[in-house]
Amino acid sequence: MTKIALITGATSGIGNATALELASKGYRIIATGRRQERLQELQQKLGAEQVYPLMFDVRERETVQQAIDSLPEAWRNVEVLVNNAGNAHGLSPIQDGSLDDWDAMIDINVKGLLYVTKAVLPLLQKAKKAHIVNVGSIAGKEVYPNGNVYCASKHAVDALSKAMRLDLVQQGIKVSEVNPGLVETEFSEVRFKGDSARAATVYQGYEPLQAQDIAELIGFIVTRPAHVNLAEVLVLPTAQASSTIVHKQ
Ligand code: NDP
Ligand code: 8X3
Repeated sequence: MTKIALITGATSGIGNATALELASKGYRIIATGRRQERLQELQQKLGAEQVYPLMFDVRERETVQQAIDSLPEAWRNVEVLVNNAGNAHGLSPIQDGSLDDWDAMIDINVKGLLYVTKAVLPLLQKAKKAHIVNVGSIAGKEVYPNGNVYCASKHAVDALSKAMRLDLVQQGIKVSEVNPGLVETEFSEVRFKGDSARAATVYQGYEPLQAQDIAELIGFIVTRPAHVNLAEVLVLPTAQASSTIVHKQ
């Protein structure tokens, strides 16, 4: 039977590239996100046999549970969960931060990841082999100026990844955490609320990572032999040494 991977945030960036990468490795993909038209585009590209679009907002816990409960029998044998949906909202000193931005980051990056995990775990527990891959960040390893709440949300993902590994080890469920540095996606567009010019500056003067780089890493992680778990990977552009040290030309 073909393996099934459920990927959150499959409508753009890392999640979309991961959907394509895992599909190329023979996985059937449950692709989730809020933008239905992008989920449908993915399904049209790969076919209804390989992609099942499932639209939901990870912040809405009842909707998350209902969406997972609604999966047809043929799509319930989920072996891989990629918790990727997330974003930064704003980049301000703590004294100037917006409460709405803080709520968004904690609700999506932390609570959303928990709601999805809670809803999908019963399916993973029934699978022969199961693997959760959480997309954290270098921001979950270091704090940088003005990154305050985003960094806190990704530190939470780091803690939760370790905690899941401890709690699920007896059930043979692998838990991996992928922590990228700067990846050129829609991330900065969202962080700067559609200011494309400002977003572009984040990726200028050096070669950033691309979503495909992270997708290939996730593809590698989920295809290791049963006895191997890549627990944590920090992956940076060559020009990046830390959150704040980037060698720009
Ligand atoms: P993108 O903005 O390109 O993608 C974010 C994805 O998250 C979209 O598919 C979006 O789908 C989904 N998403 C956001 N909010 C919600 C929500 N409320 N409910 C459901 N889905 C949601 O950014 P990236 O691909 O870069 O980000 C993916 C992950 O990688 C995030 O967790 C981010 O923190 C992390 N990361 C990114 C880095 C970077 O430099 N780009 C570096 C390190 C980590 P939709 O809008 O359709 O709902
Ligand atoms: C995204 C990378 O450095 O913009 O998590 O926080 S960074």
